[in-house]
Amino acid sequence: MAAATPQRTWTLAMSGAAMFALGACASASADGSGSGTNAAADAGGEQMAAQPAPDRITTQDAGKVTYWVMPGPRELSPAVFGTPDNPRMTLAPKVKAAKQAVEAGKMPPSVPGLLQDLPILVGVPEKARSTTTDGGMVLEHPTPFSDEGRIIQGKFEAKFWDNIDRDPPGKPGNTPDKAEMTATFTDPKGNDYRVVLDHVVKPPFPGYETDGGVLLNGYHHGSTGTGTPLMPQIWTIGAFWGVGEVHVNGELRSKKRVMHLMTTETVRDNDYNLATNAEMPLRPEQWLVKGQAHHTHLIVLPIQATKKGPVFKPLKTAFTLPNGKPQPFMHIMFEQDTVVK
Ligand SMILES: [Cu+2]
Repeated sequence: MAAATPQRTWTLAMSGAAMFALGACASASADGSGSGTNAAADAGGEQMAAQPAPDRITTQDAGKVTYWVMPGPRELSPAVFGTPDNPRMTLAPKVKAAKQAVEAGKMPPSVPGLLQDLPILVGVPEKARSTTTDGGMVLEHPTPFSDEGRIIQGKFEAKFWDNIDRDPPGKPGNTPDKAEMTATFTDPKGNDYRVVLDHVVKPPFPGYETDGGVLLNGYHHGSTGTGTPLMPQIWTIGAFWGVGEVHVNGELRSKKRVMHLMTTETVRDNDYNLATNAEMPLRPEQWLVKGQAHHTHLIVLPIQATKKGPVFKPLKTAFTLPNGKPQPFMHIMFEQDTVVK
């Protein structure tokens, strides 16, 4: 019978699998339990074929150069943060904007509190800035954007589906953009980590515009208002913002963890210094890895998604800092990545 009507049989199988896949995705996003993942796998090869091809794929195989970024101070670029006499990208206006957006019902109620706990998402408070002997400014309080990295083992694969070019209104998860990502890596002590994206979100932070949570071929960071201003403005091959799981030494450590991955032009020089805005773009002879014009950043933030919106919650990594506490974030750099498409 199948041989007599192969086309029709195939079509029915496809449409059934596609409906099933939609249901599986919805349940995985709604409860974050991951049970949908098994259901999707059960749908088999037809379900895979029902999904359109990714718009972009970036990856790095095992055995290539990977870094764990240590917490540390960050130089504040005058082009982004102004001067001590004329500061820019401060926190207060962003908190004010967030409070107004919350009152208007356009932002989750947790956001103003989160910005107080983690201002670097949107700016640097004036009182947190120190003046250096040469008249520059620095954020001394340890940040995830230091110039110090440790070599680790790691690999990742990311797939991006960019279905919309503006952040649509509604809750953070309300976007047609999609991504898939799994990264496995060690810390400098040899503990094992696996980070798995569950779904894309539009970060509900004042000033952010993330093209629907998946951004391809554009700029962000620096003075753009999207992404922390502690990173320089950066050409972006592919980026997503999302929520997912963190496994440490084989055990689930954190669910609904806010994360961001971006494959960008190279922003670290051969001394591992993170370029400032004025130093971009780096010249090829400055790139960390010879001939490597791009690299991929994965940051797992001290933020958890809740029903009331994102809240500050340090990540309990297995890597203990000199202060005796676990490093509360992970910033992994894949320095020899490949842009597959
Ligand atoms: Cu970014």
